Amino acid sequence: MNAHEVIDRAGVQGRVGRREGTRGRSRRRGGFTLLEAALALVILGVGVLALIESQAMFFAHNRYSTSAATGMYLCTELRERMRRLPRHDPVTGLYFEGTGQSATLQGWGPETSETSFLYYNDLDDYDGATFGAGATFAGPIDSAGLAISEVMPDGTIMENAEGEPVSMQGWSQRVRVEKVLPFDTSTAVASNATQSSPPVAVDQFPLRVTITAFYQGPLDAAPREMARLVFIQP
Ligand SMILES: [Ca+2]
Repeated sequence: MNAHEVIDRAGVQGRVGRREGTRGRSRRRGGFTLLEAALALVILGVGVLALIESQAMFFAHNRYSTSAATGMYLCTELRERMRRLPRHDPVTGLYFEGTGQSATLQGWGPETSETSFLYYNDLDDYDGATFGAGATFAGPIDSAGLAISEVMPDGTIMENAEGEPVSMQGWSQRVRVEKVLPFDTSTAVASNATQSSPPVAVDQFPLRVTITAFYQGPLDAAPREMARLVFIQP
């Protein structure tokens, strides 16, 4: 080994030593500190939270639009049933019995023989009627007067223990019928109202029919209005 070789070898050893030294230091530096890991967790957590929140919002919006569409469907079914009916009973009509102060209004609401909504033959019969669980009549009903069945998420109709279809759960339809002024259908008047100038008889007022669909979920304290439909029968 000559002097050059000794120097070269020392140089190589020095470089190797330096390199190893560097590698050793970088190994000590490698990985994440606790602070870095905590920061990464916070950033990740904020992102995941935002994602969960937007998902929850999406579900809430989806549920609302489904409910609104179902409510409007129930309103239109009942309107289809009612829209071709006369305002007052075709046989007895709407009239006053007696004269002067003792005159009483007759004919508003179902006639005595009309014990079920299936016999309702004019609009004022429906005033105050509700269709749903625990309501005046079972329901909700469709335009043919049949109870609308509850449909399961997979598209099949829900049945009870006897194999009979179950009515839509939690939904109800309510009807309100009001007399309105002939030239201002936004102003309701009493069912016994008359007008002297210009003369309008007690049975000649247009009717305003308001159909409201309510939904009460298993966790709701009270029914909530989901849709409302109004039509005027001139
Ligand atoms: Ca009637």
